[in-house]
Amino acid sequence: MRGVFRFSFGPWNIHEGADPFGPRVRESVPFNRKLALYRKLEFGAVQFHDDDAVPDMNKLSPSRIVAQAKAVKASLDRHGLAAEFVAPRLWEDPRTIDGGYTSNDPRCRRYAIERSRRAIDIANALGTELIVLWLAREGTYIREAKDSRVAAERILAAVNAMLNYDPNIRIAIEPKPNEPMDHAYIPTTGHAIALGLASADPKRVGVNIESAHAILAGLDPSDEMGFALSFGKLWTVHLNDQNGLKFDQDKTFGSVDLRRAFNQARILDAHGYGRHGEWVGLDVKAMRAQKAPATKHLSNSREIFLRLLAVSRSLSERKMQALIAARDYEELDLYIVKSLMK
Ligand code: XLS
Ligand code: MG
Repeated sequence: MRGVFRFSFGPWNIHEGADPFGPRVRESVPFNRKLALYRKLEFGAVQFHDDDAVPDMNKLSPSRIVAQAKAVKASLDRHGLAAEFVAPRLWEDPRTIDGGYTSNDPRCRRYAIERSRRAIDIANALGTELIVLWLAREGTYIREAKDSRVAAERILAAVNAMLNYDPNIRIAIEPKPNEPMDHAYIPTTGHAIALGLASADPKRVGVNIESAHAILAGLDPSDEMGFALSFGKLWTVHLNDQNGLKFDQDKTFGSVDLRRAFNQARILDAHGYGRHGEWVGLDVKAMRAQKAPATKHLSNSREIFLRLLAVSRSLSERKMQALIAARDYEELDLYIVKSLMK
């Protein structure tokens, strides 16, 4: 069954262009002005960090947090947009300096779990049951700072605390091998799926696979996606691209390696991605040199995905199967490359 493709991105993908070596180069775009862009760019859902929906939430009571999230839901409704997921932002608060769930300080671990409960409250108010866990600081700068077995057990305990807090939410763990940490504890799809299978409710734990994160782990994103699909655990994706092993570039999808991007579109289409409500999420950043309004990285990524999908669907499956049966992979290779060069 072919896939059904609808697209989402997070408001952080429309950004000011600051980097560790230079200040912003574009004016900030207010959240409500960003919302007005989604439909124009042909995107139907918004990804959220918890504090994208409720800024300064640490200063608010749980009931105020929910009230503010409900106001955001009303804005989404006015724009005809869905909320795809909510991700607790556990990488900026001082209590997450040494990690949240895996911090060596029990008070910080408690903060991270409490913040995750608020993120679930926000998700409920926004009308989504999907929580994304990018475990940004769950790792180490030096191995001896934490016990890796204890850390894995603490992450599992945090996942279980969220599953127990709300019987309806589903959690998509977003693996990444490093950055900002030197080593992160859940570096690949396999680690994330294993953790979910050990959880209190395995059917409610899946994955969000980011192209660049798989590449940074030395893996092929489409193979990671195929593995997750085989478990029924691919609940969203973060499509982008990455040029070699360096900082997470969040480049426009397909802008570095078209074949690698083609295979991501192909595997998703081959297994009916989207037929159970999954969104094609982007996690892309405009080049710092791009002048405002910097949104072409979003529309380009969407267009490149759809063009690669069209290439995949234009291929002669009969011809491909014949070449595979003959084990003539050289001819198959040329067929694919020529199709991508048309
Ligand atoms: C990292 C994550 C991050 C989002 C979701 O790639 O996807 O960009 O904030 O937590
Ligand atoms: Mg991401």
